[in-house]
Amino acid sequence: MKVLVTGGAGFIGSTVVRRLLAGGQDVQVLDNLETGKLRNLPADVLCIKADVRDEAAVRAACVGCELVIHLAAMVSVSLSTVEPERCFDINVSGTRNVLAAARGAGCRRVVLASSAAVYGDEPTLPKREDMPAMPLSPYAYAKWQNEIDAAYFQRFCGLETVCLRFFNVFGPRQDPASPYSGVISIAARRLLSQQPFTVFGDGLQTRDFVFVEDVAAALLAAAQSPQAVGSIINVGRGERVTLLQLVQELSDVIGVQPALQFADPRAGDVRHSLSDVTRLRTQLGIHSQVDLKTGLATTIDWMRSEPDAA
Ligand code: UD2
Repeated sequence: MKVLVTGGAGFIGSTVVRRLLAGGQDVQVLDNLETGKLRNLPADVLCIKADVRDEAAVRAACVGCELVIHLAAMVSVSLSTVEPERCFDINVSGTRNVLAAARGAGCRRVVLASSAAVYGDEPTLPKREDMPAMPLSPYAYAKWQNEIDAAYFQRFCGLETVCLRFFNVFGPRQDPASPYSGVISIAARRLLSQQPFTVFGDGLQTRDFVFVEDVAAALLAAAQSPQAVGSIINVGRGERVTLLQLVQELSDVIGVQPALQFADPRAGDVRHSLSDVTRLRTQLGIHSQVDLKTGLATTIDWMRSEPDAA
């Protein structure tokens, strides 16, 4: 099967690409390499350097593909509050281009990365997929719109779609150098270099951190599962920790005393996040294989092996 992975040179994308290759699939990547990196990919993978906003490039990339895994996006909630129009352009218009191109090329299925950010202010925990969306940021509105657009293409255009609501994904190849990257990679880099880590808010916000290999497994299952067609499915571990607990776990793994400084909460920040994992289990047959400590240890090993990362 020929598979297109948009954002395939990124952190999650490059993990999925490896799994697809290991399963014998014919994989190509479309990535503008703004946050993705060629060095994340095995050398023999075709990487088309193009943006999802480039309709013609996306159309050409979809030709002959049976499956599209769409991960290319502006991934930062806080960056989306600074640059909302660019966020809508990339995350909404770009995603519409991907859906339209996949349909035009006769692809069978598109699996899309949505986000737990869609739940926003909804106070109930754990978050179930049938709860109302209460977005708090341009990023969350854009991801919600992606789900609506996917439903439209599914219902009216004969394209199978599956939307996965990622919780907080972490693991090797998450870029620690960007202030807009995931908190684990940022905190790990600061602790490894014995520098203080800045906690936005009181540190008592909670997150459901899920290891990238578990997310890649969910993406592949979503590409295959007949029950998943037309669904929205949480991808989390079903456990949450406060940010302060996370930093302590990370410090224990690294073997340092954390030095913290506190700053105002970030715009658009969700207070608590925890995934209900029933659909993940029943529709995709997946449950998280990697606990937080093991995932953190693997991530730190990777950072220590990558001079640029640590
Ligand atoms: C993450 C994902 C987002 C989406 C969402 C779903 C990233 C970059 N973003 O958003 O794409 O899938 O999860 O739940 O992976 N923080 C600090 N100090 C720092 C950086 C962050 O205190 O230097 C805090 C931040 O204010 C927030 C928490 O850590 O309360 C997590 O921040 P994040 O940027 O890793 O992830 P989040 O939940 O905004």
